[in-house]
Amino acid sequence: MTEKLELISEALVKGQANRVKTLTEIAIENGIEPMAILEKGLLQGMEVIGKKFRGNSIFIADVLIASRAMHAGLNVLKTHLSASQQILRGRVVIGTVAGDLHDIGKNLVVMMLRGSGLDVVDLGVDVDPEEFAKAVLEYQPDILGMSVMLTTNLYMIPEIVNELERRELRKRVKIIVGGGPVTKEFSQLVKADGFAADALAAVDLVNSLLEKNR
Ligand code: B12
Repeated sequence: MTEKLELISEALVKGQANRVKTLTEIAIENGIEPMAILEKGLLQGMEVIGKKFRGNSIFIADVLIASRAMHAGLNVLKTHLSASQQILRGRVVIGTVAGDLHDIGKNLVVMMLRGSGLDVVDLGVDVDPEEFAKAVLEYQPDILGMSVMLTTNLYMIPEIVNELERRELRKRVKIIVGGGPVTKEFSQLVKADGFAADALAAVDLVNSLLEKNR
């Protein structure tokens, strides 16, 4: 079993989406538990990718290619994991704040979070405080992420936090923020629970917040 999972992990690190898909199917056919394939195969591979990226030995494009391979494996697993197992690692709702149409960075964050086995609801761009609040009610996420690229729209973040407080939803979620003009200091000012400067740091941040929640 370990060998089969190692093969999946290796193929993922090489960004071989088709191979990851086939190996995942074979592992399922061989009766290996879907959660074991996720944790010891796919996530193991993403961990290697994360380490390599931080060590500057690969580029963001390589991370995205590996992430695509991760998706290929996850798609196979989806039908075999129960609904509760699928959101076992946590759910994140994320969007770009009202008035802001930038979504390249946010999409990278979404891709990486999904790639690390999290359930992500992407609200898209130009999301106003009311929509964020409604999404917290509807999807009951563990974490709410806000992305902003325009300095002129930074004020939307405290507005969203206020809207959540007004509806008594603030304590239900951890808030994370990111985007060009966002800094750690700003995140502390608006009483967010965390800030990340890039997509990989966002994965670490979400994992550590989920860990604290347990
Ligand atoms: C591409 C781009 C556009 C595209 C957007 C396409 C799209 N679909 O996103 C278009 C052409 C539409 C555009 C329009 C405008 N843009 Co523009 N745009 C950019 C540009 C060149 C790149 C942004 C980008 O994608 N970066 C790459 C990504 C990967 O990086 P990132 O967004 O920072 O995301 C990473 C992190 O921040 C973090 N992150 C991001 N979100 C989140 C969320 C969470 C929760 C977490 C934890 C982490 C996280 O992780 C990401 C991945 O690693 C920047 C310049 C720049 N160099 O940044 C200007 C820039 C952002 N734009 C700018 C401006 C002014 C505009 C316009 C107002 C221009 C105009 N006069 O029309 C309009 C605004 C439109 C609107 N209402 O939003 C300014 C903003 C200045 C400011 N500080 O306010 C910039 C900085 C250019 C400049 N130097 O003047 N833009």
